[in-house]
Amino acid sequence: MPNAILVINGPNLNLLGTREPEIYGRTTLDDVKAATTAQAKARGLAADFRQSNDEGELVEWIQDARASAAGIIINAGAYTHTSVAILDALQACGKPVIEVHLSNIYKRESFRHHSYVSPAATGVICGLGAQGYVLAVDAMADLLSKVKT
Ligand code: CA2
Repeated sequence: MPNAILVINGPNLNLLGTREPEIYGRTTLDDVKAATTAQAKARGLAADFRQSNDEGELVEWIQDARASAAGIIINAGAYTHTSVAILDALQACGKPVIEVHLSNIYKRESFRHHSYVSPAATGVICGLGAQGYVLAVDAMADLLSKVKT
């Protein structure tokens, strides 16, 4: 099994740290990438960290992960609340999935309370900012070590 985890970020997350700091903080996506890849390395994994604004590209990455990744960490951004295509791809992939959100989606508008990603996820982390990605890497490392034994 590949030793890499695919970390997928959806639309507008490239803007992190540049706008709406009251919701998303001042941490940039590059900062999140650095923290995520460092934690993956510490747990003996490689993190393939990506962002796209294109739903179809996100679906293709999830499909490719079947051959190239041991597990998927995903913040699907606004597609979380709309995309049956991403749910179908995650369920078809057959790899462990952890869903992450920077903000606490349950403290926000009601349209953010439903996630199409969650039915495919082993676990969901939200509201902890960039630390959620680091915690997700730890949880994924534990999940993968259990799969191997
Ligand atoms: O809290 C999260 O991580 C979200 O996935 C972020 C999405 C939002 O649609 C979800 O409901 C919750 C939005 C990502 C956009 O990120 C921005 C960051 C800075 C400035 C503008 C947008």
